[in-house]
Amino acid sequence: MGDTGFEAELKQRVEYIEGVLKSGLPKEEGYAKTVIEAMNYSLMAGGKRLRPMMMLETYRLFAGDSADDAVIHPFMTAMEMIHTYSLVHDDLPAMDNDEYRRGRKTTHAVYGAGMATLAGDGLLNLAYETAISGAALGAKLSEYDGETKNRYLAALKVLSTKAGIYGMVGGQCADIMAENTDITDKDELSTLLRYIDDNKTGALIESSLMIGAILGGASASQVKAIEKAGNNVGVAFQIQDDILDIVGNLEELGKPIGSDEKNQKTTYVSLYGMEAAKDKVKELSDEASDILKELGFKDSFLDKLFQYLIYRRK
Ligand code: GRG
Repeated sequence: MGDTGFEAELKQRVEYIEGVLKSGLPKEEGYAKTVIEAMNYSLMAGGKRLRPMMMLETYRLFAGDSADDAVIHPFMTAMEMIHTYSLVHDDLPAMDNDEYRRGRKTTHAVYGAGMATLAGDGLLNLAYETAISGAALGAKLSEYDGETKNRYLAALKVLSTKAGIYGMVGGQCADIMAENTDITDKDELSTLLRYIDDNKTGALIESSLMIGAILGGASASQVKAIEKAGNNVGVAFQIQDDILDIVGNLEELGKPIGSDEKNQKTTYVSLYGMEAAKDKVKELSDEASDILKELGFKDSFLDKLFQYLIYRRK
């Protein structure tokens, strides 16, 4: 923190990503106008854009001089659409029932629960349409050096798998079930919590890094290494989210705190305490930085971003 050079670079990247996202927005017209408005309202509400940012940076690191950002743009947009759909659905009355997100009213608070559900569905489908629309660019990529022959298809598979039942949706399922769990054994609770954090939050961060690596020309073993770095950052990110739900504030977070207590959620903080949680965020993030170092990417913007996130306030 306090590194204004880094913060200026961060701001410039967010603006770049906003431009990419805007160019992919569906037109608000026709009989489906209302759902499209709700989708665009949610997508352009001003999130941190961390997942497309991590994807872009990883792509640039692996692609090096041969980087052509246009290759990664459709996947960046797809990732932010999937992330946004998950937030829209997570905020619904049937889930966390939250009224504020990204500093403004949640989608269901503005458009109603039915339209917000549809907006999430619309974003998820449009995400895949957008990623697939990059096929022409994908065809230009060299062959994947691992067991999969086509880098573009390998990236699509990661995108869809990590967002689904073997990723984010699986984690969200376990999270909901954990609200009424009768498990009291601390080790068992800890295993369950790690599954939730790995999947609910870790999966999309892992896939953002993996897609960047795959399209950038990484080998199968490099993709595995970057997946582990993504897992560390994802779990650290969730623990920090749990910390901020207690010590953060509405102005910085753009949403009220105390949601975990309200929903009686088990978190790393409730299991191990605040200090242990802060230590864990640092330990996991440092391990992710070590992986980048081993890959030859020490002091990259991505590395600085991992370190910056340890002390994030929003
Ligand atoms: C299928 C009905 C249905 C719902 C799916 C999968 C799911 C709903 C929700 C899980 C997603 C979730 C809320 C994960 C928590 C991860 C997290 C900390 C999200 C916040 O990410 P930030 O801080 O958000 O990057 P911004 O707003 O900055 O983009």
